[in-house]
Amino acid sequence: MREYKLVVLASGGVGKSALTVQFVQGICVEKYDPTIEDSYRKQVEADAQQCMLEILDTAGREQFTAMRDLYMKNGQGFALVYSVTAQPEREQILRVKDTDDIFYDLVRQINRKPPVPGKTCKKSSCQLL
Ligand SMILES: Nc1nc2c(ncn2[C@@H]2O[C@H](COP(=O)(O)OP(=O)(O)OP(=O)(O)O)[C@@H](O)[C@H]2O)c(=O)[nH]1
Ligand SMILES: [Mg+2]
Repeated sequence: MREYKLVVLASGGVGKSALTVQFVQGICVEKYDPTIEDSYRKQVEADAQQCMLEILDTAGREQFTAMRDLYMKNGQGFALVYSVTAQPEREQILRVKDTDDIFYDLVRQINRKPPVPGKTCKKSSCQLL
C-alpha cells in the first residue's frame, strides 16, 4: 500500500490540530493545547486506491518550530492552514468543489506528480516537493 507523507503547517492557534483530529478521529477538539509535534496514521480510499496517510500535525508556536526544515524535507504534501472568519468565498468554494476534505485532495495532487529521482522542485510556489 502506498504511503503518503502529509504535513499540516500554519502559525499557532489557527486550527491545525482541530482540523487533523477531526479528519483522523472524527471528533471536535475544543480545548487549546499547543502542539509540539503529533503524527497520525489513517488508511483511506483516495483517488480510487487504498492508501496509508501519515499526517504530521506540526507546531505553530515559534518556540516549538525547530524541526521545520526536517519535516519540510521529508513531507510530500503540505496543507497550509489559515483561520477563516466570515469569508463568503469559503462557502462558495466548498459548494463548487463539493468537498470538505483537503487530505484526499493532497493524495490526488501527489499522484498527479510522481517524484522524479534526482530532481527537486525549487520553485517557492510549488506545493509538491
Ligand atoms: N470556533 C472554532 N474554533 C476552532 C476551529 N478550529 C480550531 N478551533 C479552536 O481554536 C483553538 C486552537 O485550535 P488548534 O487546532 O489547537 O490550533 P493549532 O493550529 O493546532 O495550534 P498550535 O498547535 O499551537 O499551532 C482550539 O481551542 C480549537 O478548539 C474552528 O474551525 N472554529
Ligand atoms: Mg496544534
